[in-house]
Amino acid sequence: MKGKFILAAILLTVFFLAGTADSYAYTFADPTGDYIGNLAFEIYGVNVSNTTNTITFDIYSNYPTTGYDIVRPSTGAIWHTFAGDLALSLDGDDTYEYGVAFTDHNGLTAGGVYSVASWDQAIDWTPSWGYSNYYELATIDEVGAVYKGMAGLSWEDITGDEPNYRWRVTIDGSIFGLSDLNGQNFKFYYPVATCANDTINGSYTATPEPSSLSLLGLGLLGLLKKFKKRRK
Ligand SMILES: [Ca+2]
Ligand SMILES: [Ca+2]
Ligand SMILES: [Ca+2]
Repeated sequence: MKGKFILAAILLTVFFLAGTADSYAYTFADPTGDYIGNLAFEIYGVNVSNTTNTITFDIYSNYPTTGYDIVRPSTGAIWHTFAGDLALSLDGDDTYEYGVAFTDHNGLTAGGVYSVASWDQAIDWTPSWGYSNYYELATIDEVGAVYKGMAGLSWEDITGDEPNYRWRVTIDGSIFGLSDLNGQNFKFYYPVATCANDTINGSYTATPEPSSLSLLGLGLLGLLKKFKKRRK
């Protein structure tokens, strides 16, 4: 009887792992309340998943596709911020040699994957605003960005307000010259907007796809049946 319970627990765990791709149990959770300025800048977390050929980043935040205007209190001047771009390093270091554009800007196309020579940083804008605490990657530098291919890019107003929205980026491995992503490490960095008022980064290594986990579950189910038969 005890063995049955253990097997059942293993099966439940396997099926749970196979089905969590879209839950809010983020692969990479970001602290809440760590945004600068308005709640619109809050990042909550990023889910990363992969198949043999594709990698998907789901980014949960409050940032609208239309951007968000920062008003400088002293002068009333407006800085129109827009969505940041996703930065990727595939060679294990902290230099991000690829970027995915989230908007049309600086000659880049939304959804385009680019190899990147250098990055603009929010610090390039902020000193004139009297701020010193914004120092992060923000947008892809238009100089040195070489187009590699298109990612799937979508934005959705999901149920609820916190997080309010989800960006989904799906990139085919062939864009990086890879036919099998298993074992490939992806370091990623995402600044919510060009002001980088909240950021998240992480390191994800691609693993066999969830369908393989489901198959493993079915295999265990077969073992359980055999086990029961033998006991009879
Ligand atoms: Ca946050
Ligand atoms: Ca790198
Ligand atoms: Ca919503």
